[in-house]
Order: sequence, then structure tokens, then C-alpha cells
Amino acid sequence: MNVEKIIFDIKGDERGSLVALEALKNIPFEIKRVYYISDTKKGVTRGFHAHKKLKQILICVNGSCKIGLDNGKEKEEVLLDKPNVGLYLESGMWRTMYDFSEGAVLLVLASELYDESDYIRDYETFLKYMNE
Ligand code: T46
Repeated sequence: MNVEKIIFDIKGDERGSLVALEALKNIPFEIKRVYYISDTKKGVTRGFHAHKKLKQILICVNGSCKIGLDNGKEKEEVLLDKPNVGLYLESGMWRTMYDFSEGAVLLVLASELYDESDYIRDYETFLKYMNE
């Protein structure tokens, strides 16, 4: 599976780290929405959906979590545990997010505003969609 990770420059100095995210520079799309997932309870798995159009970058800016990916043919697991590493998720990818560490914060940059009609939340429908 062609999973793309983007490594962002860390502007570090004796005070600590700073990472800058810029649309159409180190983020490959115009950013229309930002959201973050935090305070995830132990043992919880989120996601279980794919998107028809949405592109996203997922960055675990604190702690760690795992992302399960499934393109209908292959599956892969990606560990996100660095605030300067983004996972580029294009459309047509079933995803789950799990194994959130204590204090984990998953930041997501999205190419579109929130639109429930862009979600495929049923796995069988996703498989049919991918084979169309
Ligand atoms: C994704 C993964 C990585 C909004 O009102 N606005 C928003 O921008 C988002 C993302 C969600 N919501 C509402 C919809 C639900 O009532 O927040 C609630 C939780 O959303 P959801 O169950 O879809 O959350 P996750 O963590 O399963 O999935 C989210 C994103 O929805 C999804 O696009 O790729 O994170």
C-alpha cells in the first residue's frame, strides 16, 4: 500500500520545538478545516469509515496512536508518535484510530468543510464503492 508520511521541519532551539504547517507548501492542499481528537478513553477505537473526496493530514502532536488503513485490497497499520510527522490520507481509504496513549492529541488538517455526505460508514458499501 502506498502510505505517504510527510516529515515536517522542526524549528528547534534551546526553548523547544516549533513546527509550521502551510497550505500548498508542506501541506499538499488548501486547508479548509482543522480538528483534533483528545481525551480518548482507554481501549477505544474511532473511525470505521472512508471518505469519497476528503483529503487529510493526521499528526499526533502529543503522545501516540495507531492508524489502521484499508484500501479494500490491502491493510496496513501506521504508528504516529512524533509531532513532526504527518500521515497523508487521501479519499477511498477505510480508517480506524486506536491505541491512543495517555494524553494523546491527534490533529487533523482537512481539505474540505465537514460534510456527512462525504462519509462511507458501512464497510460493505465501501468495498462496493472501491470496485465501481
Ligand atoms: C476522520 C478521522 C481521522 C463535526 O461536527 N465536525 C467535524 O469536523 C468532524 C470531524 C466531526 N464532527 C462531528 C460528527 C460526529 O457527531 O463529531 C462527531 C464525531 O465524529 P466522528 O465519529 O466522525 O469521529 P471519528 O474520530 O470517528 O472520525 C474523525 C473524522 O470524522 C474523520 O473524517 O477521517 O477522524
